[in-house]
Amino acid sequence: FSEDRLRINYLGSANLPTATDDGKDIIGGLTQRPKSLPPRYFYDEKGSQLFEQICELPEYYPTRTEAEILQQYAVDVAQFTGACELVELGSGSSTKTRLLLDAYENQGYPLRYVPIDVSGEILEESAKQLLLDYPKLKVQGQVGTYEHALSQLTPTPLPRRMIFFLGNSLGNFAPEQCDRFFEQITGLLAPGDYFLLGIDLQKPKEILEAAYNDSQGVTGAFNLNMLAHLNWRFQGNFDLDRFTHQAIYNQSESQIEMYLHCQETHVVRLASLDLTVEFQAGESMLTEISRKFNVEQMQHYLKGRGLNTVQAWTDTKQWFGLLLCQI
Ligand code: AVI
Repeated sequence: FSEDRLRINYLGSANLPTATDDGKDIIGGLTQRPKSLPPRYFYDEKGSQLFEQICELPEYYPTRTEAEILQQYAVDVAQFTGACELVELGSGSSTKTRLLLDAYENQGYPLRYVPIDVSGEILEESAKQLLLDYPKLKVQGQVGTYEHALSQLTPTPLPRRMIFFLGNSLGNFAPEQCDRFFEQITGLLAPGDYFLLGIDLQKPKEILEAAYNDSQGVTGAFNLNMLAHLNWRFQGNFDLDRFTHQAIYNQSESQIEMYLHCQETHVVRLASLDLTVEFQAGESMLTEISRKFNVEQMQHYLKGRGLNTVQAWTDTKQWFGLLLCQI
């Protein structure tokens, strides 16, 4: 592909296949009690593949429910926003993005897509496939963390920009992270620009817990893979066999909490971070929260940050929501 159609920018340490940093967040999480790990370390190449498998699981409803909403309303989104640059946070395989690209293409708008992901392999692969399938598309990818990649955005040649954050990835942020995230987003959007947000909605505990403790054990493998990722990235010696996966729904916080439980005493060394941590038998480590929202509360929250909802869509079961906001 010509440079005009495909440009991928590796931020941070460009020689690694996945965006990296100095591991400060790892040290912070492992030296806290209770221990925790940042969910972005799920997504090395293997983890991104496992996540794609999760999206296909019968119990994991978010992906297909959001896709259903997009199938129905992507045209409305495109008609609302007019021609705009599409910036996707956590683009992964860009599968749902196609529904948006189709809608913008059908309106006759120029297609300019800026995928942002921590995993370079999946971003590159999906960008190339998109370029084959959309001959008029231009892709300018950024491999890096959201914060870093967003700080590198250059002015768009199109009349507007729409940043979109699908799949309830916002739910993986704690409330303070969420606030900081929106400060950065609203700082980047020009008046009249758009933000499209996919949120998972509150629903019975049984449905939620089944979605995160699937019967094929893919979510368990995804959770454990974070330890394998830390082993290669930071020269560690986590013994994956000593840990088991569990996800519970914390009703009072409206969030799924995903844990790795250590079954036997374990001394872990992460050599390149010069860090040694001890795990006790029975100790739990939090690897992810996945918050579940309510459409009205989210609209209110966004409004407080200067983002006005122009339209909110949901599916027939009201399991998932899609909010189009304008600043
Ligand atoms: C990426 N994120 C929105 C997923 C979620 O549902 O919170 C990650 C995930 N974790 C376990 N299954 C899926």
